[in-house]
Order: sequence, then structure tokens, then C-alpha cells
Amino acid sequence: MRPGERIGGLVQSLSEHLVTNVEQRDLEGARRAFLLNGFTKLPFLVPDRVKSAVAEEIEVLVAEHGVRRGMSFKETGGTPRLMRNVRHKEINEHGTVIPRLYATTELLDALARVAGEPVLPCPYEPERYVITELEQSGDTHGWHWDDYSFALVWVVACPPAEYGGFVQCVPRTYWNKQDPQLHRQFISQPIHSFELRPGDLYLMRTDTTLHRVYPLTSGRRLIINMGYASRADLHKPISHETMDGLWNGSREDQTGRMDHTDQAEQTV
Ligand SMILES: O=C(O)CCC(=O)C(=O)O
Ligand SMILES: [Fe+2]
Repeated sequence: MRPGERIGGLVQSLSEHLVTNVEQRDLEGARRAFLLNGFTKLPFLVPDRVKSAVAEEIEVLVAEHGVRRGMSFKETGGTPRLMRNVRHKEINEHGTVIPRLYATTELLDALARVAGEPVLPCPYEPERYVITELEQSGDTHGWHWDDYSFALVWVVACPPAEYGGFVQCVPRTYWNKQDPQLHRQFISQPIHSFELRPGDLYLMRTDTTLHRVYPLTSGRRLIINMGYASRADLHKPISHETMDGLWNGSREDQTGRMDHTDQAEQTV
């Protein structure tokens, strides 16, 4: 089979699965959880064949193009990012399956049912997808909000919760980049924690849900985060400091400045 045929087959398999196998009541249940917690697991959204193809592509991309980063950001209260990443640019250049699946109409439609509003491809390309691998003890994607409203995270690898790697979140919180006041957010509302397994997907309301990945003590965690916009995002000014600092290059490309981070990027 030629590569184009294989990818076309995967997109078709995802679309057919979403139209014929996914039950409305599952989407409605997910909608209720999403409203309550700003988070809901959606493992049933994607057929196994498509999950395996995406996992395979992610493994190759992280092995060949992953870059180790260690940073913290004043816009999120100095929380750490200790991880290996593959950015949108490399995924687009070297990936075939992920760029084709990202904006599949039936996928966007199913996500919109869960979100209760349109879920749109991110207008700012670096936030469309990013691969993150946590691989060393202490690795974490520290507390933060995202610039855009929605994230669909596909979990390829994750250790048992005993070793960290689960997601924590505080829904209905708002990001003041000048003064994020993380401790106030924790004091004023409970922190919810969710265990994840390989093969899970989850949707998060990332602009109004403070979230992090609990630091790893052992094992390996590998995900792709697909970011999506709400209609409102298309009309508001978004400054992109943390994403551009984290995925290093895009902001430099735009402005030649990297003064928003507490630390410059370093190899760790
Ligand atoms: O790894 C995760 O589950 C969350 C990733 C995340 O929050 C992000 O990439 O912005
Ligand atoms: Fe995030």
C-alpha cells in the first residue's frame, strides 16, 4: 500500500468510527464531566488502529527530533518545565499521520459536542500540536494555563500513578500573566487529579483550567497535545509568551527576544 493510501485509510477509519460507533450518550456524559471539571477522558473517541498509528509516529518523531528542555516561566509563577519535546514544525515536516488527523471534520464535530461550542483549528500554528516526553525522575510539565481554549491529549505512555505522571487541574480559574497567583487558586478551590493509562485521550478546557502533570519518580510518559481554539479565541489578542519560550524559536523568529523566561533554555 502506498503511504498516501495508508493515511487516507486511517482518516477514513477515524471518521467512520466517530460517525457509526461513538454513542451520543457517551459524548453527553463527557460533556457533563467537562463542564464540571474542565477535563474529561475520551478513550472511546479513536479506534485502536488509529491510536497505534499515531503512537508509532510519535515514537519515531521523539527519537529523531526530540529536544530536551528545562525552563520556568514568570507568567505561570515560575513553575518548571522539565521534558523532551517535538515542536509543531518538526511534526509537520516529518510526520504524516498527525498533520492529517488534526483537523478531521468528524473529530472536530465530536469535540464540539463535548465542549458545547465549536472547536476550531488553532490559528497560531505552533500550538496546533506538540509532543512531550517525561523521561527522568523529577520531569514535569508544571502548573500553567494554555493560551487557547481546548487541548486534546493522546496518551502513548504513562507510568502507574504511584510514579506520578497523572494530571491535576483547578477548573474555573483565570490567567493573569502579570500576576498569576497560583497559591491563591489552590486555596480558593479544590485540585482534581486524574490517572491516565496508555491509549487514553482527554479533552481539557485549557484557558480556564490551571493544570499540571505530577512530577515523575520513575518510568516514562509520552503524549501529544493537540491545541484547538474557541470562536472567542479568534477575536482576542493572545501574546504566546510561554509557548514560544517553551518551544523556543517561534517567538525569536517573530521578535528576536526571549526575555520572558526566568531561565534561558538549557540542556538538562
Ligand atoms: O501532558 C499533559 O497531559 C498536559 C500537557 C499540557 O498541559 C500542555 O502541553 O500544555
Ligand atoms: Fe497545558
